Amino acid sequence: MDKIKIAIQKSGRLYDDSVKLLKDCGIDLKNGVNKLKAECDNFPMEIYFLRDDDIPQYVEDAVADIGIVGENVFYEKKKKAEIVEQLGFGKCRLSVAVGRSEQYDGVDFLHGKKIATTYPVLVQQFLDKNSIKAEIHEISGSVEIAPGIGLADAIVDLVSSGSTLFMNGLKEVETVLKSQAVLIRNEQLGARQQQLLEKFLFRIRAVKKARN
Ligand code: PRT
Ligand code: ZN
Repeated sequence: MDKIKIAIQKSGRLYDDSVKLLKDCGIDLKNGVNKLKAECDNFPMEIYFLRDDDIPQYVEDAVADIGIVGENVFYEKKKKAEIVEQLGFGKCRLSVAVGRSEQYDGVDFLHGKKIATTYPVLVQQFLDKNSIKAEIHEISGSVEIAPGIGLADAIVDLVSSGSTLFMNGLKEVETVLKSQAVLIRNEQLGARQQQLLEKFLFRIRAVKKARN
């Protein structure tokens, strides 16, 4: 394979900025009919559009050589891949939130409580680090409504502006992880892919510098 294969989010919060980064790096995507894959004329790169959750696995398996995902997804999935560069977009934090009227006076509050989240691995790490024993309820979405319907005493979810928490009567009390989009790579790239990654990285760093 003469090209480097990159996996980016198919649609969602990272899509626009990922495509914009490629464009700013002078990489023009050919708008093919195929929505799973795109080629480019002016850089030996093939772009795969995937769900963000699947990207670390595809990079571990070398289906894609590199990928763009949030650090939150990368650390939750624990796949064999390496972070090569922070990209400066998709910034958010994974936070603990509780009902606004709760008397929260530190992490000990969480002892024996039920915590709803879509990030069980990161939450368990956070609890272990703080020597807290609590019950984790893994749910697949709409985490912010869990306390209101009696499913949990606290939640751990992504926050950016905080308005979702506010609208659901919750307050942010701890940060579990600060996150942004990162470029990840397969751990055993071939010489050609390695060379193309370096070329791409050189351009990314120039773009980042120009944006600051
Ligand atoms: O379909 P696919 O699985 O690919 O997408 P997804 O629905 O899992 O992810 P998506 O598109 O919602 O988010 C992709 C990535 O964007 C996340 O993994 C984060 O790395 C990053 N990101 C940045 C965010 C946010 N900011 C964010 N605010 N992801 C989610 N949110 C949520 C937040 O949890 C809240 O529910 O957006 C809502 C609004 O946030 P507030 O705080 O501004 O109200
Ligand atoms: Zn996802």
